[in-house]
Amino acid sequence: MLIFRQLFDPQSSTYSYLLADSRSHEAVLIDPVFDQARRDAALIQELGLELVATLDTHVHADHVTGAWLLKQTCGSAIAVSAASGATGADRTLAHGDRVKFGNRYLEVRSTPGHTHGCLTFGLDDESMAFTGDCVLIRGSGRTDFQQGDARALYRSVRSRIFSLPEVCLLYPAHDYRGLTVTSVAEEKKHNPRLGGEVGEADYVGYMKNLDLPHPKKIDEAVPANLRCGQPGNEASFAADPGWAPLRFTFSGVWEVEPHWLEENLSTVHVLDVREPEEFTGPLGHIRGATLVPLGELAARAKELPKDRPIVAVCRAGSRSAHATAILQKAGFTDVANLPGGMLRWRGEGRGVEGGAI
Ligand SMILES: N[C@@H](CCC(=O)N[C@@H](CS)C(=O)NCC(=O)O)C(=O)O
Ligand SMILES: [Fe+2]
Repeated sequence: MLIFRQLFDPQSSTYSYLLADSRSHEAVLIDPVFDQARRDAALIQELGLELVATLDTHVHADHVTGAWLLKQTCGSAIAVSAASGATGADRTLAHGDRVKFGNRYLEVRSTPGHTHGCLTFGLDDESMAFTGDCVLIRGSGRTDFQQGDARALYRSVRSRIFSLPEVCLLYPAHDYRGLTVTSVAEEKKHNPRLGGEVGEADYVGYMKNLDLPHPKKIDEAVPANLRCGQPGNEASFAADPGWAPLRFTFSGVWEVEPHWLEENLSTVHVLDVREPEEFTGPLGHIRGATLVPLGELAARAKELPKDRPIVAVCRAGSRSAHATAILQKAGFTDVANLPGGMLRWRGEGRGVEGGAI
């Protein structure tokens, strides 16, 4: 079975696509975004997948690719178009190549026009294709910079995307209105730039008059993407917090393992966000914990000391996950959740004060 997830970066309106073979657990990620690499790595880990490669449809002008960063964290190979001119890839792709993940593969289609190195990736059974900024939903990528060529884009679409089966689903690299997916049949019929009877000269005329401002991040993004997302200055991205071996979850929360907390209790403040009767109830509480019920936390956050990191705890680990977000909003940087809360803590036989035996 195919595992498939569409992921969104709200800053650049970019979609990234995770595809995996459920039997072998091998996965590929199309068009990862640098700022979302931590989130993507968390999802890959939570789904029990092994990221074998990241693939970029083109050298993006509006965001930095997560390819290099994911290679550091997940060990994935970086695959980019040979025609893109990017350096630092492990594999360069050309028309007709196949990128395997388990028993599945993506077929590489060269679809220049938005940039001269643009690729479309078609799934082995032609049920879906990832069109980058070639075909967008009821639109197309712009052709006014980065070797853009409207004639080439029109021909790419007509010969290499609209030639796919009508039912083939098309997934773009961006959508600026929140639309998520389309199909070959739909775009052939309804794409105002490229569909119906629109000819090459009509398309060229349309694109000449688009008059869009350049992407805000173009001066930073293009040079970084020509290095496959390796930062020019490696100190320019946020490293993982160093105070504990923390895990970042797909839901966006930092977590610390109960065994680490028990061994390092004196190096942190434990913040219990349950109600007072739970704190003194049968589950007991962790030695030295401060009680601030979740409902009072936002108002009372300034009472809390900032000299040590804070680990939030509750009964099952869900109220305390929300507490970490409240603390971060209140300016605390070193905060983590205790997953599973007091239930797991006691289940693992860890020490408590009070509580039933
Ligand atoms: N406002 C966006 C511009 C986005 C943009 O230009 N997107 C390119 C893709 S990299 C495009 O082809 N847009 C087509 C369109 O908006 O019709 C930004 O600053 O990043
Ligand atoms: Fe683009």
